[in-house]
Amino acid sequence: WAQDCQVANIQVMQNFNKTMYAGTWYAVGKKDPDGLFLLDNIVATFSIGEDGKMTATAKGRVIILDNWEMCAEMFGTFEETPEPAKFKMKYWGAASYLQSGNDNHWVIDTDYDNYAIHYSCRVVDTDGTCLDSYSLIFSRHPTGLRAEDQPTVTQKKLELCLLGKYRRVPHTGDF
Ligand code: ODT
Repeated sequence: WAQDCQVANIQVMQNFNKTMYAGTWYAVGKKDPDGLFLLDNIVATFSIGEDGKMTATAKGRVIILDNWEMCAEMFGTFEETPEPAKFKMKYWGAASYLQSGNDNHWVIDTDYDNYAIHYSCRVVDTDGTCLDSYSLIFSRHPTGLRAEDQPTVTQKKLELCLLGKYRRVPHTGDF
């Protein structure tokens, strides 16, 4: 099918299994939203509580107040929706000057063991396309995606209408 860039038509992961999704993911690619926040060295760890609810912590390098560089420690709780791969993520920082908010958190595709593609549309335009989105490409390996996963990820970027809009997210290990 040809992508029509309608947010409502975006295909997400079928039969999403949050237990298999749990654990640590390294962001290796990112399409930034307006008002970019997390820069690089982004690592997210998802957990499933005894109540079955998903939570996560994330770390990443940020620049606050124009020139103050630090490692942001972030927390998120996930509210389920009728579609298992579509969550609402409430998030906040360990410090009050970090970002907080409530975003969509969609898992577009994952094989659970190597790669995952996340997508969030913050603002849907009047024509149904996304006006402000961000998306992370996650790998279980800090070194990056396996060569065999790259075609799948490229196809999904295309379906999200975000091909060519990602940047590489370095893991320098300094944070
Ligand atoms: O970097 C940006 O500009 C947008 C970042 C949104 C805030 C991220 C908050 C993370 C909260 C806890 C961890 C969740 C894991 C999330 C995975 C993907 C979204 C970053």
